Amino acid sequence: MKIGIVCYPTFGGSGVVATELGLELSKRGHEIHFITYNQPVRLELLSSNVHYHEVTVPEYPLFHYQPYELALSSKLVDMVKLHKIELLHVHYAIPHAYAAYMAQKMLREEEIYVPIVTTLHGTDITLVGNHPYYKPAVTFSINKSDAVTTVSKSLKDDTLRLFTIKNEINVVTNFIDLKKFVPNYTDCQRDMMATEEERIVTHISNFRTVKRIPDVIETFYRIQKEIPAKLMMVGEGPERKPAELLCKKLGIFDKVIFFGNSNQIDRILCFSDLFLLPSKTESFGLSALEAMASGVPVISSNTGGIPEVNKQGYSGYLSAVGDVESMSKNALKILKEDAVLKTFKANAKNQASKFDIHQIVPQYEAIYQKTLEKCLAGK
Ligand code: GMT
Repeated sequence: MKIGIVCYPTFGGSGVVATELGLELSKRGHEIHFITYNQPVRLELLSSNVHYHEVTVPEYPLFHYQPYELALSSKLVDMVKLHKIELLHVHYAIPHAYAAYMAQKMLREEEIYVPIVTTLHGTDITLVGNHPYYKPAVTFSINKSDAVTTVSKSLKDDTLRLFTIKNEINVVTNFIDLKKFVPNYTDCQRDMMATEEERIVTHISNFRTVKRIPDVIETFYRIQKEIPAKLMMVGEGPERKPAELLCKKLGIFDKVIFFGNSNQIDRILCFSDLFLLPSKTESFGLSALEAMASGVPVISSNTGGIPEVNKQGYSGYLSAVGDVESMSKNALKILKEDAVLKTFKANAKNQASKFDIHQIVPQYEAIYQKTLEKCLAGK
């Protein structure tokens, strides 16, 4: 099948999922066209069946805001016609589902019919999408999609609670290519980061308020008071500077390494002992799954879709949002004894294997097939 994938090309989870999905679909014989404003960060290799088409928005002084949706929908029309794309899979409702619907309408005028599958990822529903300024357009584009998926059961429930949805919603969970998280390093150079006695605690995110970065620092602060430890902070975003200041204020700056964005997540996780994800809300928590796939147990909040991923007392522990006391106690339960840590590491890996890419991607293929058949029948 020829599939157009629309996503954000950044380090955010939705872009990562869309890219990994496209790459796996290409291995399964599909022709994939990524259509977005930059080459997706995890898309390192283009090949005869993986293409990237850049959406450019010409600057014009009259525009206070550059009309990205307009440029995207025009690009979609052109690419569908040029490459005979049969289906569009858009990740993140805003503005992708909306732009795809406009493209579908334009193509319809030329008797070309291309169905739209929309995958909702989280903040497009729980944080941004339900703002009164966007809600009518988001509701409309979800209802106009030919198929809708969410990345967790929790996000499906949130979508049905927050919007008036007439469409069926399919849950297709996020997934992981376990092979990519089996370290192929004989030595992941742990000794460059910490001494042998120190435990390595890691957090990876886009450093937005929703991630509750101060809770990461406060939890680590309590951990390092009890045992020797280092904190690896990976990612960029508005909360990074305040986080650095908080580390200085608490006198732990020398125990914290700020990496910025990284394409070497597997290497960083390879030497990590524990992953912290204390988010205020999280539809799934892909970063926690990537940690678990690397054999790193997770201390998280118990919000949104995280309990579908991290299992209490098995792959890690979950606490109420903001309860840094409980998070640090649980972290210490895992980190203090080598034997306990070893068990949690093995459990984390085992739990991650439930989200194996080879089990999940066929679910998307089945949705594409069904959607295409339904749309061709109703044309
Ligand atoms: O919050 C982020 O990390 C970015 C955001 C995105 O849209 O890229 O992530 C959302 O989608 C991910 C992939 O499906 C999920 O794993 C994240 O849980 C979700 N973030 C939130 O719900 C806050």
